[in-house]
Amino acid sequence: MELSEKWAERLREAELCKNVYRVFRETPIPTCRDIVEKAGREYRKAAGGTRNWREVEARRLQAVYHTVRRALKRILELPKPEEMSTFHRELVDAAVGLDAYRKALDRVRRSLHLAKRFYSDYIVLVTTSRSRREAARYRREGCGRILSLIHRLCRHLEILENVRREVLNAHIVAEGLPVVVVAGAPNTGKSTLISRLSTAAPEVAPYPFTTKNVIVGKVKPLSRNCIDYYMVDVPGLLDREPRSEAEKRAVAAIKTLTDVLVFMLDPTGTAVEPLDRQLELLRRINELIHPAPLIIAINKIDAATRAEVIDALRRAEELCRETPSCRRVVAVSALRGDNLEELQREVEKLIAEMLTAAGRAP
Ligand SMILES: Nc1nc2c(ncn2[C@@H]2O[C@H](COP(=O)(O)OP(=O)(O)OP(=O)(O)O)[C@@H](O)[C@H]2O)c(=O)[nH]1
Ligand SMILES: [Mg+2]
Repeated sequence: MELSEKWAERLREAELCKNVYRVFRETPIPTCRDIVEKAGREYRKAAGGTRNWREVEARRLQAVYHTVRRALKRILELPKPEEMSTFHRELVDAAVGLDAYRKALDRVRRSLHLAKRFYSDYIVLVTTSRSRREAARYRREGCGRILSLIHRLCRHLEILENVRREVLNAHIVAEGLPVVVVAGAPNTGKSTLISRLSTAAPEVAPYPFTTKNVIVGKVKPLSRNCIDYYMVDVPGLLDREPRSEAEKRAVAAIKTLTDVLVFMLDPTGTAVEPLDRQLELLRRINELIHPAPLIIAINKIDAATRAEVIDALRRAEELCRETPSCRRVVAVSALRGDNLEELQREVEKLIAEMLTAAGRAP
């Protein structure tokens, strides 16, 4: 696939992402307790204004049913996995699993269907009751059956709420701006870099797996021929085949968001992964994002020895020459700020090229 084609596809995907995001934003997921409590409130309000006991009981049953129906119908506006953008599908899969999400929606749909059936059965029984007592008994039974459907939905509603939270956290994709993903092995300095260059303030700590989620910051460009863009911090990776939830999120973001990849290497003797393994990871990750351009950043040059920096530069340059999508190797110190402007300008050059290729002049 050509780069310009890839960029056009990104714009289509961005459009879909925007819609999915909007639906999730506008669809709060109540807990089962919320629904039951709301039904209780409506129930208590329902009987006012009439003395006819059949009518009183019918209205109570109706109030409970209508509250439940409204709540469930609203939830069913959430998109099915096949209606989602690739990014959101992968995000949902990483968060709760696509099957669990689909099943949760399915349960909601079935409960809505059953609630309707219970209501239409019991409303007949209530309105044809021969005594007040009988009407009250049927109303109680009808309400009980409808609300028991909601009690059985608790876990599924929690799943949907988890998904919603993930989608809202990853609001980035809703705007369609270019995305620079910063990836690498754990503890290489990704979060440090992003906190220096973007609006994001991810947690930085001297131990691996600090970052557990995809964190997004916006960058105001240095270059005039570039537009605002996003910089995304992802959890550190050990392998392309993700094992933890955090790694799954990282791979999902890398695969679906990347317009430009900055891959960070830690050349110091205290790196979590030896340089060999970091370079091997880079090769594998690069396959996921092909043909998006790649910049290799050798970090921590303030702490590495001269020999470590030279060795890392030599090996990174060699890999870069063999890799068509690789555009530059830059040695930086994210902590001290060395060469960060150069890195940023390189990133912006690539974004500007992409915009031109896609016919979107900045
Ligand atoms: N000496 C030095 N230390 C750095 C540099 N960049 C980051 N560090 C340190 O390396 C450690 C890890 O930095 P983070 O930015 O949290 O690394 P990360 O890649 O986001 O780590 P994970 O989220 O765990 O994958 C912290 O102690 C940082 O202060 C650098 O340029 N020089
Ligand atoms: Mg981090």
